[in-house]
Amino acid sequence: PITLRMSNASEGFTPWPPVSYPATGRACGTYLLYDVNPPEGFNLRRDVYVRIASLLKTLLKNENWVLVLPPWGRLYHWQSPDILQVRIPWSSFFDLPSLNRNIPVIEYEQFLAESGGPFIEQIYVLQGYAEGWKEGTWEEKIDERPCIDQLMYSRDKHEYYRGWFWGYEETRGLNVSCLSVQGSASIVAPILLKNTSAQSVMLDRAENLLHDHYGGKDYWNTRRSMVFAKHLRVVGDEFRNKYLQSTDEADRTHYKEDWTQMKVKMGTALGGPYLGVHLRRKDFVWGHREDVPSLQGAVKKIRSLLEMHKLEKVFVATDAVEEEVELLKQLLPEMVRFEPSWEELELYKDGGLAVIDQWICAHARYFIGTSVSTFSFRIHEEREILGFDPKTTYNRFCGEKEKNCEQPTHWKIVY
Ligand SMILES: Nc1nc2c(ncn2[C@@H]2O[C@H](COP(=O)(O)OP(=O)(O)OP(=O)(O)O)[C@@H](O)[C@H]2O)c(=O)[nH]1
Ligand SMILES: *[C@@H]1O[C@H](CO)[C@@H](O)[C@H](O)[C@H]1NC(C)=O
Ligand SMILES: *[C@@H]1O[C@H](CO)[C@@H](O)[C@H](O)[C@H]1NC(C)=O
Repeated sequence: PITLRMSNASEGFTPWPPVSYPATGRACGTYLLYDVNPPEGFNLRRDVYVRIASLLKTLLKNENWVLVLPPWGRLYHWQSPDILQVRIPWSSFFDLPSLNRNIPVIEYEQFLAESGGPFIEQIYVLQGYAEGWKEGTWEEKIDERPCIDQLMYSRDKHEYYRGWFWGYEETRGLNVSCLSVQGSASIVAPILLKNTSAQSVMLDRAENLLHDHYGGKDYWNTRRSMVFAKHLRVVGDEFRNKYLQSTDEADRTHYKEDWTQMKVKMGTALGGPYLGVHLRRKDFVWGHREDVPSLQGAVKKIRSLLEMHKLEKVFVATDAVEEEVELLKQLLPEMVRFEPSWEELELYKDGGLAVIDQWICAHARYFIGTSVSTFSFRIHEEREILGFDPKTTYNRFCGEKEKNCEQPTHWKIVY
């Protein structure tokens, strides 16, 4: 049985749980689980959460469902030793009570504890249509179809399905089948409500679902509920204070612990007296992309921004390899970075360090990021929530050879 979590109702916010649930055959809540294609990174996964949350909201209009948060781990970009990087609960990076003010969520460990064992009754692997679609004939659809790719699940001697399951080897699936899907997240709702009676259903390859309404009110409610874990925000705030003369008081970036109570007028936030920079490197550079600058090009732009905005400090978040960081230090000796000790890496993990970097960039007076990096996009959103003037947020570096350097789209927050 799931425990009901209370939330405060406030203006424009649908309380969860609703006062009463429509009658269903199910005595208690059904568990929805999901996973994402292994190569996808931390910040795209955060976007998939938003899509799944909107599916869950659709389900909740009919039945009592709860979302089981997929543990973090073994992400392609995360470089520290594997032992640190599996079975990581969401509470390591996000504030669970805040998530719960949007939709009912539980950690995987809690699912194990309350569902009676490591069993997932039904797994649907989402995929496209083998035949693709002809131009101009887009329609939303979902059908049970033979699996196109080789299944990432294999059967054990008891006929159970074994798979990655976020590093929880003891977890077993009872049934796996494939669904071809073309459409937004809530297209799966009728299947979950009508075609299966399983008490725990997992959607694998959930990135195949599109947003119900990207940039709409539901999108922003879910996004706002993804409040970073307090301990990481504290680390970021202490760093801002100590190295960047940045405090919420002076910067006008007050944060309300209850996101449903936070509604800042655009342009209210001033930001700390520093330039925030996200320089995505690694695979963005290896691919020789035209929209990514050389380090020399990036530093030139940074210097001109410092001058234009009369700032002396620059905070740089980057995934650059060691040699590039060394070169960057020569080109930009005054740059400030959050360089974790081994203990800090162990404590916060790669995901936590990404959060700290994003938090500090989100509080800068002016921010510039990297073209089409989901890491930069998540910073845009954080700044939108804090109430920054969009001119100070939606900026990106241009490649030296780029002819038409289009700047990022402003996705205005909706309350
Ligand atoms: N700490 C830190 N980590 C970074 C930074 N840039 C990239 N990374 C790491 O590299 C990963 C980048 O990939 P993500 O942003 O998660 O993944 P993605 O969805 O592929 O995102 P992009 O490739 O940036 O569009 C992040 O998860 C971080 O672990 C940075 O500035 N600071
Ligand atoms: C769900 O059930 C309906 C009605 O029985 C059926 O027409 C449909 O094909 C099923 N869909 C899937 C994806 O199984
Ligand atoms: C497995 O799930 C599929 C899709 O819901 C269903 O058609 C099939 O009968 C199930 N198999 C078993 C053994 O329950």
